[in-house]
Amino acid sequence: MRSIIVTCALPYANGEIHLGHVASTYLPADIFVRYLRLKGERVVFSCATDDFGTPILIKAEEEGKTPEEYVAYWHERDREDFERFGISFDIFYRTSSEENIKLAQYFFLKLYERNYIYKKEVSQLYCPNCRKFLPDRYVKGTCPYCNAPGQYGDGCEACGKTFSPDELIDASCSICGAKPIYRTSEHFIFKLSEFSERLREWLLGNENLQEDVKNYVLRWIKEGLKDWDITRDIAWGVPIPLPSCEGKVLYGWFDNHIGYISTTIKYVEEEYGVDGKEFWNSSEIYHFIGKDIVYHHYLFLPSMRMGVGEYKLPDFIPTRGHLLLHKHKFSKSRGWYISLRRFMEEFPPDYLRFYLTLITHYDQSDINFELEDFRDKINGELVSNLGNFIHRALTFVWNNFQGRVPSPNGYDGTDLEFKRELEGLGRSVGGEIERNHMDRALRAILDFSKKCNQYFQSKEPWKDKAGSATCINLCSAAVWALSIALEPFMPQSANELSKILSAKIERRWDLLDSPPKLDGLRIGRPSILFRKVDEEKIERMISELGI
Ligand code: B3M
Ligand code: ZN
Repeated sequence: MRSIIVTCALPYANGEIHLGHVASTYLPADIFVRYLRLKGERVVFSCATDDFGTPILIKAEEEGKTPEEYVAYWHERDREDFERFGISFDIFYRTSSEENIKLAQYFFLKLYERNYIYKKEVSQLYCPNCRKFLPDRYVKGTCPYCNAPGQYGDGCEACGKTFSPDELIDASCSICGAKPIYRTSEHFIFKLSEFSERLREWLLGNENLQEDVKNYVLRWIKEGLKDWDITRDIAWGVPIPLPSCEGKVLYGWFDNHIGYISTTIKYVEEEYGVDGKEFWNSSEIYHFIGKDIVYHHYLFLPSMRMGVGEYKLPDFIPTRGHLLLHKHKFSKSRGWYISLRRFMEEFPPDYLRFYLTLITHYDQSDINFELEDFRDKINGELVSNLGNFIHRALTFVWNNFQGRVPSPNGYDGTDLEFKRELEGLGRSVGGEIERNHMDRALRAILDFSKKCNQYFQSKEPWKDKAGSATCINLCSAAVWALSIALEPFMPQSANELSKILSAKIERRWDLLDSPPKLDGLRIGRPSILFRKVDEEKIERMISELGI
C-alpha cells in the first residue's frame, strides 16, 4: 500500500480564509485526498494554523488580547470554515504547539552545530515612534529590484523577489508613517547560499515538480542566493534554544513549514501507533501551495531539510496561481474581497467547489473569479447538464419501475457504446486527478454527463417504458458512477446522491471500471440536488463589492 502525506500551506491565524486561499490550495488538495481515500490508499491530510510572527503580535495587542487568545480565536474560525467547505483534514493543528516548537528548535540546533547557521550583528529598521523593531510587513517602500512603489519589506508583489526590509528604497513605518532608524542586534543567519548546488541538483532531478516553477527557481539560484536572517527580536515565536538569547525568536518562516512535519507525526503516532519519523520518510510527500510562496517552499524548506538530513524532501509541490476577483487582485483593505464564510452564507459549498475547480488550472496563471460566470457555470453546466441527467434518470426509475432499477433486456450498439463510456469514467477522471489537473478531471465528468443526456435522449425511453429497461439500467449505473466520481469534487452532493441510491452499495473508486449490477435495487425518492442560482443573490454580492 502506498502511504501519502498531503499538506496545504498553513493559513496565518490572523484573519479570514478567503476564496483565493481555497482555490489555489485547499480545494485541489482536498480533491486529491478524497480521491486517494476512495482508492483505498493510506493518506494523511494535515494542516495547521501559522501562529507566530510580529503581525499577529501587533494585532493581538491592538485587540487587547494575548497572542495565545488571539490565535486560538482564528484557529477555531478557520477550522469551522474549512469543515463547512468540506476540506477533510485528518488533523488541523498549530505551529505554536509544543511539538512544533520542539522540532523547530531541534532543526535550529542541528543546523547550528553543522555550521549552517552563523551569528551576525544586524542593523535593522526600528520605529522610534512605535518603539519596535519593524517586521517585514510593517515597512513599506520601493522595490530595490524593479522600482515598484508601495511594496512591503518582505518582497515585491510586482517582480516576485524576496528581500529584507532594509533593502527597500525610502522605507517608512506602516503603523505610524514615521521614518524608521537603524538599530543593531545580534541575529542568526542561515547559509542558504551554501545549498545552491544541492538545490539545483534536487530541482533538476525531480521530475514531479512543475517545469514553469522550476525554471524560475533555477533562475534565482543562478542569480545567486542570499543568506537568510532567521531571527526576530520579539516575544512571540519559537525561542532560540541557546544561552543568552532571551527575547529572540525564530522567524515564522523558519518554523512554519516544520509544522507540516510535526503535525503529521503527531497524527500518525497517535492514530496509527507507528514511528512518525519513519512514516514521514517512507511516504510520498505533497505540499500544496499558491505561487506567492514558491521561494519559501522551493528554497528555504528543502535546504533546511537537506541541512538536517533526517526528514524526507517533498516529492511534489503543486503550485497554482492567484485568484483574481473580477480581474483585480483581492484586497481586504480596499474591500475587494469575498470571504469563504460570506460566500457560503449565500450559496452551497459544493457550488463554490464546482466553480473554483473548473476555473483553476494546474499552472501559475491567474484564476479569474466572476460572479456572473459563477452563475452561468452553475446554471448552464451543473444544473442543466449534470443535475438534469441525474434527476431524469432517477425519476424515471421512481415513476415507471416502482423505484426499482430494472434488469437489462438485451443490448444494441448504442447501449454497448454507452456501457464502454461508463466503464472508462474512473480511468479518465482518476488519471487527471493523479496528474493534478482537477479542472480537467471535472471536465471529464461533465463530458460524460453530456453523453448520458444524449444517450437518454436518443433512446427515448418514455415511448416504450417496458422496452427501455436496458437504457434505464445503464442510466442508473451511470448515476451510481457519478455519485462516486463526484465525491472528491462535491462531497455533500455525492453523499446525498448515494443515499438516494441506497446505502447498500459499496463506494470504491476501482469499482468504476466494472460497475456492480444494480438490477432490482430499490432507490429512495429522488430529490432535486442542484438548483439554479438565485439572481438576487448574485446582485447582492455584486453590490457588496460596490460594482
Ligand atoms: N502562512 C503564508 C500564507 O498564508 C504562510 C504559509 C505558510 S506555509 C508553511 O500565504
Ligand atoms: Zn511607527
